[in-house]
Amino acid sequence: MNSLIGFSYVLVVIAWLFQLALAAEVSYDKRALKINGERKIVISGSIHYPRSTPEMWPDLIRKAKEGGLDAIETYVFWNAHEPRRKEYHFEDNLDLVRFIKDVQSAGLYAIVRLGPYVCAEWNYGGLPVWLHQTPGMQIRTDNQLFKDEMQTFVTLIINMFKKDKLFAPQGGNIILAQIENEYGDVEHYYGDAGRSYVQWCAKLAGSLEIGVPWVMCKQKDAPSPTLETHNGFYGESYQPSNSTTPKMWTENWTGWFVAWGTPIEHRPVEDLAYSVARFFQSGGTLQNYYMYHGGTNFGRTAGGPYMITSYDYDAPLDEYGNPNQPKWGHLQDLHLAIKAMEKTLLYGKTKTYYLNETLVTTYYGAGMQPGCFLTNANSSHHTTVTFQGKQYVLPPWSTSILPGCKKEAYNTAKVSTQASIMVKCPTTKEDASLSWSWRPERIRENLKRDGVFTKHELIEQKLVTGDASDYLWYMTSVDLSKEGQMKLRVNTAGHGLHAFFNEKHIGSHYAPFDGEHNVNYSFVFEQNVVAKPGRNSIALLSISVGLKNYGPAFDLNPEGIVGGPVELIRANDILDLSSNPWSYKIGIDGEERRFYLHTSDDPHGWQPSGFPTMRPFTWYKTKFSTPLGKDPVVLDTIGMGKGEAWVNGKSIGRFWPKYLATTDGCKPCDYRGGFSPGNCQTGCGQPSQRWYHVPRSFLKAGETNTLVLFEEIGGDPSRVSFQTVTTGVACGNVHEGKTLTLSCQGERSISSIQFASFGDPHGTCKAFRKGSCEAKKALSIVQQACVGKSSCSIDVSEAILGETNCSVFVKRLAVQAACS
Ligand SMILES: *[C@@H]1O[C@H](CO)[C@@H](O)[C@H](O)[C@H]1NC(C)=O
Ligand SMILES: *[C@@H]1O[C@H](CO)[C@@H](O)[C@H](O)[C@H]1NC(C)=O
Ligand SMILES: *[C@@H]1O[C@H](CO)[C@@H](O)[C@H](O)[C@H]1NC(C)=O
Ligand SMILES: *[C@@H]1O[C@H](CO)[C@@H](O)[C@H](O)[C@H]1NC(C)=O
Ligand SMILES: *[C@@H]1O[C@H](CO)[C@@H](O)[C@H](O)[C@H]1NC(C)=O
Ligand SMILES: CC(=O)N[C@H]1CO[C@H](CO)[C@@H](O)[C@@H]1O
Repeated sequence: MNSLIGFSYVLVVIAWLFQLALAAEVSYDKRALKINGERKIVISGSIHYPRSTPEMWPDLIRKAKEGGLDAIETYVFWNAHEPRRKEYHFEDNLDLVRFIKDVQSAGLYAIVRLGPYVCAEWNYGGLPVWLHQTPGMQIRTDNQLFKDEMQTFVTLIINMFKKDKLFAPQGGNIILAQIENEYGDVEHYYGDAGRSYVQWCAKLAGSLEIGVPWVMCKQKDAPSPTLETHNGFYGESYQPSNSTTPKMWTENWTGWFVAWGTPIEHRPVEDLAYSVARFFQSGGTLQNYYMYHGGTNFGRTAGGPYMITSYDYDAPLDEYGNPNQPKWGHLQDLHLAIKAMEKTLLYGKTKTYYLNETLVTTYYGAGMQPGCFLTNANSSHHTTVTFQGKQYVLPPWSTSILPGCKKEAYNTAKVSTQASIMVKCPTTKEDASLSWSWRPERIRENLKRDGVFTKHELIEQKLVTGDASDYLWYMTSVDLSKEGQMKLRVNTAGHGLHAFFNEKHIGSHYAPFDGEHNVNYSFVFEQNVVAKPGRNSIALLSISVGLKNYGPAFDLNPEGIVGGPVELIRANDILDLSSNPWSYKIGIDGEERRFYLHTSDDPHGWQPSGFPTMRPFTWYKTKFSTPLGKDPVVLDTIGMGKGEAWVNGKSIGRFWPKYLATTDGCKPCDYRGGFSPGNCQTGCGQPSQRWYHVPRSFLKAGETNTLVLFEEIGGDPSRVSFQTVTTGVACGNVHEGKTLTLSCQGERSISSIQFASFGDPHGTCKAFRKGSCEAKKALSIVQQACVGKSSCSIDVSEAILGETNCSVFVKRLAVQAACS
């Protein structure tokens, strides 16, 4: 007995000592964050846990670590955790603690940005809509009701972290936390109340005693104890206003988000790497990629209005978790070059000056290996500079990094990493044609049934729905004395509308994407109707497509037929129906009856054959087997209109392939001269999103799975299919002196070399051309080294590839390989 107690006592003491040994003190000075008194360079990347699955997390985190990251950053998504007041969810992909622990097991730090307003192109910026429904509540300002709810939620999360000992001083890995988010952008709107709210946020943060620093991003006057940090595409000219705090960059945008109706955005890696190199050149010490893995807006979590389901973001890891090459690899090389001079960057003195056009920064100090950066900020011209007796060629808009200052280890515009072109492959033949059963959404029954309540006014949509659905019925009737043509006119704040008169569908309209950051989706719907004497019914189905997530008072942005007016017009007579008795019904019938959970074979209301096409308000269901292998699985929704898709009862998001991106704006991309969204778009005139990620953990191995689609505007499911994503083509374009590595990055191998030239080849992947000179045998040497292998490496030199038949200044090897 005694010895047992003694034994467990010893265990407790050992555990306590172990914890203490791991416990780390986090502080800062004007140069950097300090961990146990040591300054640190922190290279971090954003991965949002609800945008992937727990099964994906360890692999994403491992690839982030391999890519050279020290930390993973995430927001905390309040409306996902507390969709209804005091009803909390932390299961599946909302298991925040498990996510942080996965980050810890990989040996990485964590940065948690609690907000709880997060923006993030996430529905309603992460705030629960029940806040909006609470009388007297004013969001993100000095309002007691809001501050109470915010404090409750933030405290709950902090206590969860503390209980699991996740803060660094407790032996955990959280080294930094954020309160609020980009409030500096909107503070002016809230006036004095905004000012005192910021003070209150800082006080709340300070009172939670987490033992690690707090930050506020884009907050010039971040009150103590919070530290100001920067968000943007570039960070070299940013300086914190408080000179005793370090230069930290919480969001460096690796790409950009996409809305329904816009093409796909890309940010070239040469420009991204340049912005990072310049940030460290100019004294930055903590940098976070937003996003490192963007992932997927499952369910109805996409913000908006009009954010698409994919949140790929052109991040270094693509939506499915594959390295987005060359972005992932080129940044990995950059991180190695920066880390090679970490000590000097943190403790050295610094000297910055120009040599002709070249901006030179030298970090140096007694007993330290020096480190140098050479920048050519000219956006059109190469420059050649002689530095410490050696000549360097700097491409336009590039920085060279020279750990030791004697040799270029890295240049941001010289990409040695392969480019991978991913392709979608059909799954096995037997799966190719899916057999569909279907059932109609019961519109008529819905129209006849009274709503859940009646009011003599037209109420704002989310105020009624609490965002329990995208759909809200507004229904009324009107007694008319005579029959005849009339016009129904509906003023709505958007985003979409289906109108019914006397139970007949008379028309639909969606607000077009407004091209900018979606401010106003209101429109006027007009349609001729034939009235009958006596009672006429009007039913309006209003649809929202993601609640606004950004801007001053974004929470008050109206959705639905708020205030109307809704009018019936005959000649010059306008009958205003706005204060009629309006009956309300939230959601649609199949949603309420959860058709998406119908996974058994029991037909139960589903018609097993003869499915209709182009029929609005239709549910479709099919079975499919899990595609073989490990490659990511996607649903190709081409042919469908608009709706939502579920696999085995889990929503894989809203689809809308009928919404094509604008046809202009896809010009050839140039990395030089400063990136902004719209610079580098692809997919003009194509669906903004056609393929939807189906995480493998949603699928059952060796069993059949169920796909349910709700089609709202009419589509043809016979064209829908499952596909897998894999590398189709791998290209390299590598300077002499480096190594070219090609890999099919998955289960395939290199089947042929479609192009190889060593000399001065032109062009880019899939469009390489030979230059004026080359080495004769390069192609056969590359074929020998690569064909039949899943990956291969070749040192790019004349010794390996043979002499070229003329002298070019900088020789390159360009290769295009097919994977199959
Ligand atoms: C600047 O930061 C220091 C901590 O590093 C803090 O003590 C001081 O109050 C801050 N100054 C201002 C004006 O906020
Ligand atoms: C870039 O370099 C060229 C050639 O030296 C020069 O004419 C041009 O003005 C430079 N552009 C900028 C923006 O400095
Ligand atoms: C600066 O430019 C001049 C004229 O082109 C050249 O002679 C000189 O070598 C350059 N200096 C450096 C440090 O490269
Ligand atoms: C939104 O657009 C509609 C129609 O174009 C216009 O009547 C309305 O004034 C606009 N509202 C705002 C807030 O800009
Ligand atoms: C070098 O050889 C290639 C063929 O391998 C030829 O097309 C090219 O014209 C030659 N260039 C010179 C400068 O001789
Ligand atoms: C700090 C910063 O660079 N902010 C910019 C971020 O991107 C948006 C959208 O392009 C710009 O409007 C901001 O100025």
